[in-house]
Amino acid sequence: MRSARDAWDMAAKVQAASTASDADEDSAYPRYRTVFVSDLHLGTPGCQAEAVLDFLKAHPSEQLYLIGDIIDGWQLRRRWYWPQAHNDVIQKLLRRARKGCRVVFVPGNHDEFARHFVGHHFGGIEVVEEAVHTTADGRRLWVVHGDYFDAVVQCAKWLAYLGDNLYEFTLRLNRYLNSLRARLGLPYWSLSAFLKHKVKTALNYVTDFERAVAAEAGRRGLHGVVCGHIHRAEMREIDGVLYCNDGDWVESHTGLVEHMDGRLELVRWSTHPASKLSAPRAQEVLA
Ligand SMILES: [Mn+2]
Repeated sequence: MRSARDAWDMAAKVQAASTASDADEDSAYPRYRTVFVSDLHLGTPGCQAEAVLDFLKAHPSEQLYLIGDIIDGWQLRRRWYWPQAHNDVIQKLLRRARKGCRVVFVPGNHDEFARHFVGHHFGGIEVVEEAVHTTADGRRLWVVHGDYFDAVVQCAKWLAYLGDNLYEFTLRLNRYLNSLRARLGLPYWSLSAFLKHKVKTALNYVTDFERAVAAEAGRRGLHGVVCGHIHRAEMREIDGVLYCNDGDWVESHTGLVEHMDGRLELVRWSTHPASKLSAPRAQEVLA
């Protein structure tokens, strides 16, 4: 059985095989100071590798932060899935590092195997547990995947799991309870209201996560934070701290870019299958 570590080793071999194709293909696009992406989940069928490639191609940058869950070691351990497009993404990242882009990899929980490599370089890519990025306009941003804040999110997952399994039981229980309540002269207890409350609770976990991460960045005396993990792109101020989440490449296809003047922009990338060479205008500005 192949492990996530093997995927890492394989990526190193891919690098060796790819040195021939170093054409300066990105020169047609405007350069950005920094690009932040996370949650690519390479090694899973859900990963939109083609979209990632198009996005990276259209956003050449001086610095590139890979903020965790780039390679999904959890899924690879269960089932080996590694198509060519996923190799191409790794090649693209390594080529970028070779061409002088500073590439920083902050491992997440799905690629926590890479946390063994913290403090090392891998094909020109720095592996760090967390980073502080200073924007061109002098703002200091904490760069972290975000899973350290997930006690509450994990708890929500358990609730969701129990919710699935208990759903039918709940329906039966609801019928039973309501016949009992009717006999006791109590009003009908609404299952839909109960479920709505559950959904609202799940949303609160997202808010809790965002607030917790922003508060920690503030506590560290930083202006803001860039994280990933919850697959929910966002850029807003929370109690005076700039909270940025660069989203993911499984569902939302979003990345965060820093313009040369330090301006941050959340980009949702829409892929047009007809044109492989997606122009930068294919992006839609979120915030
Ligand atoms: Mn994660």
